[in-house]
Amino acid sequence: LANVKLPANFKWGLASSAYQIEGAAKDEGKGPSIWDLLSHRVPNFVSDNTTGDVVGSHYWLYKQDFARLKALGVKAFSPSISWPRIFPFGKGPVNEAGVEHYDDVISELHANGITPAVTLFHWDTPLALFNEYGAWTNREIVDDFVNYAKFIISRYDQYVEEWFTINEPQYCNWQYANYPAGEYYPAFNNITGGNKARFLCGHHTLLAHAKVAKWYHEEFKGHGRITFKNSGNYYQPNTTSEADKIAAQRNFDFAVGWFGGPWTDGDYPQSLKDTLGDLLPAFTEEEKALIKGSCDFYAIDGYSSFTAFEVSGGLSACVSNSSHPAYPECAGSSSSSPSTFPLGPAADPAMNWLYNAPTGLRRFLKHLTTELFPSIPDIVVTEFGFAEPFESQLTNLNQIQWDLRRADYFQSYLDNILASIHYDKVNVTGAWGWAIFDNFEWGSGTSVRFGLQYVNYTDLTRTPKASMFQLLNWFKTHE
Ligand code: GCO
Repeated sequence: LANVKLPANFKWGLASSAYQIEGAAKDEGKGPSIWDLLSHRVPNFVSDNTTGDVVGSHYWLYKQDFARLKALGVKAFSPSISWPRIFPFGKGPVNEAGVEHYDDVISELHANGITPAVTLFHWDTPLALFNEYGAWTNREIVDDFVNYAKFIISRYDQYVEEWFTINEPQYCNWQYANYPAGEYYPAFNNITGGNKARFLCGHHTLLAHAKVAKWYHEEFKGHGRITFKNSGNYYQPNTTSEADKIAAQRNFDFAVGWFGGPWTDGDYPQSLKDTLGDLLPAFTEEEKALIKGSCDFYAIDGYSSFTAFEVSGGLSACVSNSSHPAYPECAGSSSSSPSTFPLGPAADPAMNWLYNAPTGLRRFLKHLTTELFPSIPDIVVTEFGFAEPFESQLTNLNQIQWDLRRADYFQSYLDNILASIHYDKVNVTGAWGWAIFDNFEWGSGTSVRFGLQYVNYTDLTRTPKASMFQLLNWFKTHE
């Protein structure tokens, strides 16, 4: 592949999200998000009890961040916009300072020749909507999200070519469903509990996304493209047995088809309906027609791969395929115990995911576009990245050695994306490296580092890592 070039229209850049990098969590009129609440009010919800209050302070340092991207030769950036910075209560009065901030961010990107691909919602649900009606567990949020999306898209569409409505709808509620947080914040006790909450949230994110997409093309007549970022991994049968093949398919259905099915085929996969029964809301015929075809392309956050196997009782489980670890230090061995529905394995708190580009990504890209959803026009890898433990957890490798693993990781993933295009003829049209710099990793707080730039959380300096130059050199070689 050394001399193989990427397609001319291939777009690449770096990604992140508002709550993970902005800081300024209470500044300039921003309203609280569910994550401001969880990180401050639910002890140990975030493993190191850090918050997004300051982190990399990109809100104040975006000019230097974009100047550095320009100097490094990065031509595209995929940020998210903070909904509660625009609508502090989720709806109603607009926070002008927040709007001005993103006006400046978009024009600064433009001034530096950096193309934005913008995510509207990356998990920072306005807390007011959670307090008022349970946020994504309540259908009311569909109209509030559409209102927010119309405001942002109408204002910035001329600068944005690709819009992502929702990041990983699978997790729109994991932040608060099934968690014993009610003792810390009574509103938690009011949400539709347990597994139903997950599927109500998923249902409402699909409706919200589809309504925005319909408006974008049919009323607003936007010039760009719109989709949502679907999560998911590759699940390979542990053996050639029929039972394990069914187990692998069920994991695809739950991890990928849950959202990939409705937008390509108009409904949830049959195995979800069979397994979940009335836990899974049903679409009306009108909703199916609204959702089917509501994405202009497929966006995949592809991080890892797992081996699926049948367990008794017709359920399936899966483990990270530690049988052939790409990076021994990361050989995850987590396995899920059968629950009311098949789940991918829990990621180890230290993000000990197994990174396996040949199976985790290349085989997945081919399986997605030929077996699972043959109608996909093209596919963009909207996130891929590698985390090493925080200084306090470094054991067998030091920071530099871990970053050389990250450099290997990006070489391997990018080579496999190119192989997917060149050999497998998969129409991959973009790739976004995660992340622009070290940031707040949700339940892991700042205890792991995903950045291609190191952030000193005391003096806020950014230092490009070796892996950043590995990624840049790879693109220079193949562009
Ligand atoms: C996700 C989220 C990101 C994470 C990244 C590393 O895919 O979970 O989109 O916000 O930080 O993926 O876990």
